[in-house]
Amino acid sequence: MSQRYTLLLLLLPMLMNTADARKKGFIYEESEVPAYTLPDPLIANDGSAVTSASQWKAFRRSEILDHFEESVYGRRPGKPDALKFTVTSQDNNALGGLAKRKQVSILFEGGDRPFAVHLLIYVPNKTSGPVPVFLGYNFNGNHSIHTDPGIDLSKSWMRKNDNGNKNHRATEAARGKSASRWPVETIIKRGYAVATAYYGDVEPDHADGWKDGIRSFYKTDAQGHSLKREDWSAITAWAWALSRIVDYLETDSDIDADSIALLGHSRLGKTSVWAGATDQRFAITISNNSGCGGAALSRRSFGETVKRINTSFPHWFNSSFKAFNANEGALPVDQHELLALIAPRPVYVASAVEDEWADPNGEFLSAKAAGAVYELWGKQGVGVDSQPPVDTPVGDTIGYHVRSGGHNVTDYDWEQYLNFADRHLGR
Ligand code: GTR
Repeated sequence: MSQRYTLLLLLLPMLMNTADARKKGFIYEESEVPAYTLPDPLIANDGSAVTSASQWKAFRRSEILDHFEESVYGRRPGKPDALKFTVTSQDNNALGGLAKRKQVSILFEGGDRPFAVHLLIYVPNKTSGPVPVFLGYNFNGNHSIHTDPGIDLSKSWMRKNDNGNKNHRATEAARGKSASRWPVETIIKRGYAVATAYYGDVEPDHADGWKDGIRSFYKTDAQGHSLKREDWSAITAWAWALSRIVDYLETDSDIDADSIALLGHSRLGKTSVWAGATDQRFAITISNNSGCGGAALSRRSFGETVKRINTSFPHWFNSSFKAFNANEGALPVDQHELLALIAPRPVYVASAVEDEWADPNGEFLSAKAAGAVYELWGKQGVGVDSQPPVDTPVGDTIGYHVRSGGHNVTDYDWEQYLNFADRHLGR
């Protein structure tokens, strides 16, 4: 075997990793996208045209919200009366003096066992008064976002046994393993606080996870009506708990609770968009590579499809969503209307060019179509007709970019989110 050939064989896996691999049996070419018609967010259920922001607010917004609750994500159980917040640790001199680190437990009451979600917060020291905050779930525990040894090691169930997790629990070796996705110092230096929690505290991410999660903790909703696990879904549970984190942030004098930018990647991007749509206290909502069931249009069936996601992750969406497997055209809504529910608040949709599974162009087209609703307030959406070139952010109240590279959260993405937040939060 020639040396050159051996070298090529050695390099091949590396070369292949540069693109997220295509899965067989799915659409990856624009020419194969089926013909479809998007539901019009500005045509009400009774067929009448919605022409003003006041009509939108008076009834159209809730019509669309109801469709998403009934057909996609399930319903949210309301705000529980009994919530307790405990600051479990505080260090005013964290990250070499750059920030204050606080860890806060959000304690849920009224169920059959103790139940808590643990929040990690860094607040910049070099500012006075309440500061705006980037809030987002992490995939692997708070300790994974930074090597800071003061962060409590999560005791919750972990999905994967890699990156320092063993027997589905974190070990010391897991510290900082997701740090590349959380440029904490950069965010702090830009004047923003960072708040994060592990989504697995709310519900472990597997089909039976609800048994150990908030969906088995509560037997009734806030109004006392019976609440079964099929009434919501894992994504709704995660999104609803983000609202509980906001309940806490509203009580924290370090934080400007009118300036919360919510972000999430991938399945947590789906979660963020649903949270941003349902809770108007999020000032900015950011979808990072959220794909199917997030920002991407379901009707395009490009990359991941409704059938595939319902099969791989049956717990993410509610049972009615299964009726739309290979039947997306029958959905009463599509995902541009989810983004539209965020209007008139700023929303940012980010794609990655190699992340074809998440349908980058479908994410763009969705962001663009949501613009019709923003126009009711005279706000401009993405401001362009077709997907912009790679690494070229566009948009005003609806931001969009497609980054070079694959499914991930990178410094490039953060740079755009920080700029977007500066612009919209008046920094
Ligand atoms: C994939 C799933 C995507 C996305 C991703 C993730 O397996 O097909 O929809 O959510 O997981 O969350 O990492």
